[in-house]
Amino acid sequence: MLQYSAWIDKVAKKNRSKIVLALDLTNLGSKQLLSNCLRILKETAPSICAVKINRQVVLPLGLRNGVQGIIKLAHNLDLPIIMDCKINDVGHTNEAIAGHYFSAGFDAVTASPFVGWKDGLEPVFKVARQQGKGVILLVYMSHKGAEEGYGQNVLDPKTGKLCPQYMIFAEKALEWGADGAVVGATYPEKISAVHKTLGTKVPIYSPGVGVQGGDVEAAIQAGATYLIIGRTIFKSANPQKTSSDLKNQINEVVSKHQSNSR
Ligand code: BMP
Repeated sequence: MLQYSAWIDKVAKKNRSKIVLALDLTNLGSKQLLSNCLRILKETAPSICAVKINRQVVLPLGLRNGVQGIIKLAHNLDLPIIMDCKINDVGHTNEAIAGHYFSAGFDAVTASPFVGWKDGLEPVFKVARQQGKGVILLVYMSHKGAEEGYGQNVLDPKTGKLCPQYMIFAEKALEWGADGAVVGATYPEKISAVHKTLGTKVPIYSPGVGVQGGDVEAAIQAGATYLIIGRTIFKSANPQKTSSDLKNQINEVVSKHQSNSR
């Protein structure tokens, strides 16, 4: 089996898509929740390169129950599936959490770099590496309050100079060999800054286009590799068409950007 990063890259090329579908359905009974998740995933599969769920789906469906149906369908459709659990505790519980999600079939997890490496995320990276799974780090979140943590100026322990917290996290994404760095599409200038540090070594996953106000073109031009998109697709009247239209829109922006930079 391919390692996570190679797999999403392969599917992105095959489906000509940079969309990671965020399947964040809410306010439904378990049966309806599962059947809607499966239907939307099937309908959008040709237009996405991966799918992501978070605890709002795992809690009502159960990791070893309904969630198994979503994981199996994703894999049958040749799509990697990300558990957006934002791991954020001390090492031994982080390791156990990642282990549960990986053994349940998830291909990657998200994690918060605020907990640091030693006795923080090191065990998560270790278990992921042993199993060919991915770890995606939060570098600058998409919501307004992100500036209170990710946006603080802090003393960089390496240089002794003031530096934005998110730029230190971008360095850590490189140093730790992360499989992705999350930077909100609502802050294209932050995507650009992080992209300058990461280059092509760590892909940028950017949530926040559409409902949160981020713009597809600005995020792609700034250097986003993948766009994480939820409500714009699954709340639309026709998720199949919306995902296909978004995929085409993104591809047009990519072509325009490539020809401008030639
Ligand atoms: P939407 O397109 O509906 O706004 O969904 C965005 C998705 O990305 C959600 O699943 C959310 O959990 C996730 N996300 C985010 O919006 N901002 C972040 O900074 C990090 C995220 O994981």
